Amino acid sequence: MAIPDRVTLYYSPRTRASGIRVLLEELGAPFELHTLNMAKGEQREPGYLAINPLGKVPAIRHGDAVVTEQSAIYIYLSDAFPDAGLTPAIGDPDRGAFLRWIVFYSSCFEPALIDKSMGREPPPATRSAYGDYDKVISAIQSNLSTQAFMAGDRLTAADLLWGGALNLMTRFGLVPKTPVFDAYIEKIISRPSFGKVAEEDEIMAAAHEEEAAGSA
Ligand SMILES: N[C@@H](CCC(=O)N[C@@H](CS)C(=O)NCC(=O)O)C(=O)O
Repeated sequence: MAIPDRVTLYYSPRTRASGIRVLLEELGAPFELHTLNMAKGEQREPGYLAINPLGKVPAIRHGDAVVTEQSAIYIYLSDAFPDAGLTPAIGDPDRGAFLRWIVFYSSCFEPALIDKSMGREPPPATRSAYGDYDKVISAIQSNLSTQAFMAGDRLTAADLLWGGALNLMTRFGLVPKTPVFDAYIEKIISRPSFGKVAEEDEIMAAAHEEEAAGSA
């Protein structure tokens, strides 16, 4: 499937949208940024709420398709630009693990970490979508103990999501630093795409703050 249209990424620096920018770089996809200055609250202006009524980034537009929610965006974009080899195709034995771990990120990992960071007890096990925090961390670690990447023996878009997230969350102390996590994080975030986006994010974030201070 080849879709020639350029992707528009609704973007704020140092957010979940940064991971999508890394993904677009790695996919070699043509894209442009539609930047929102969160320091000025632009994500809550009507123009953007028409794209994502929740007022959150990332979101993308690709042709007539608008996609919000980072897990959906990782899957959508890596399917739309398969030539980079970061996407197990339908029928590939790694496809199930690829989908599983991208969705696990949003449906289990983030809720578990948010509850933990807020000091909230999870609901009783049978009513908790993620079980408990320890089970979530242990599932990820076990997966990475038996194979080099989240969906098997080769890098996929799922690793761009997980490498960036585990890096941030170990730094925040919300995920334990272990030899398995450390080695995996280093393998993923040492890719030039991460350095490029982080560097450009710093510059953009500083400009946004200055602009917001100037208009206050
Ligand atoms: N469920 C969304 C969460 C997105 C999200 O929380 N984005 C943050 C930035 S990392 C945001 O846009 N915050 C702006 C705000 O709440 O005003 C996803 O997975 O894409």
